[in-house]
Amino acid sequence: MSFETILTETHGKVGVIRLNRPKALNALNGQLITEMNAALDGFERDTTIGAIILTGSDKAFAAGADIREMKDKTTADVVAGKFLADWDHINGIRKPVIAAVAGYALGGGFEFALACDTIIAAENAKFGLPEVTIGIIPGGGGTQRLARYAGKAKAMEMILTGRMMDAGEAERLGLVARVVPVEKLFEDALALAEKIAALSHPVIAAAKRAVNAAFEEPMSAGLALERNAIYQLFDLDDQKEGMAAFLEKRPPQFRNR
Ligand code: DAK
Repeated sequence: MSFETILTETHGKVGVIRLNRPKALNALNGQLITEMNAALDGFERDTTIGAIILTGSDKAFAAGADIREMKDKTTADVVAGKFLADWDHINGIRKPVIAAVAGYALGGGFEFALACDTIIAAENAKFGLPEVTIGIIPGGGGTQRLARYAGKAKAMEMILTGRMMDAGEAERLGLVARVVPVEKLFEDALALAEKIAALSHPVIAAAKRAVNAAFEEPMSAGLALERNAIYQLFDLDDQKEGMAAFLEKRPPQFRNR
């Protein structure tokens, strides 16, 4: 499949989606979302792929939803057209998605990064939800995710002012897993993705689902989901292989079943 607003590639077991509207700082228009979702689905279906990287350029991960595309819309337009409803698609991807963020991750760009399973940030990364400064509020999950991940005081301060935070602040808050020099961003994200993709894919999918449940379910439901998931894994060949390999002091050969 050929795309106009994104670039895709594979590195062994890792699928890479690079947002690619450089003239608009990777602003997220309808076409980009459609193409990104198609690429995510392609990697999800590809049984050789074990992890996905979502990234942008050195200057911008994405500067938000495309303001040109939104400017003249009315409430009737956005309701009838289910405007940007397909932004939620990323939430249903079972494989781990790693955001590798350099430069601006603003508005919907930050929201997409927060919807990924983890974020590696370059030293020049800038995160923010500036929607109030253009007359709207975050609509791609920002109010909910930032409040849950960074706490109410920080979320309110960020969202009510629209200010940006740098990579160091994001790391201190636990919003990003690691901060690296810009020129090492892709290499480091790829190393992380390769490490994950080398493990058993169904085991990794279960781990991702269980961690995400911590942000979506009450504690009792999350604990029940975790218990059910670990019980299910004992029927996998990969569980037998992983434990046998440990006891036989050799590397495991996972077969993703
Ligand atoms: N949309 C469209 N074009 C954009 C853009 C954006 N978000 N951000 C930048 N651009 C374009 C600029 O218009 C400019 O284009 P030309 O004038 O050259 O044609 C080009 O990119 C370069 O931008 P600047 O000249 O402004 O570059 P600077 O380095 O001076 O500034 C900046 C960089 C990132 C600080 C600045 O561009 C900026 O503030 N951009 C806007 C950031 C912003 O407000 N983002 C939030 C957008 S609202 C929803 C889900 C999600 C959303 C809504 C609903 N649903 C599911 C319902 C999300 C909403 C948003 O994200």
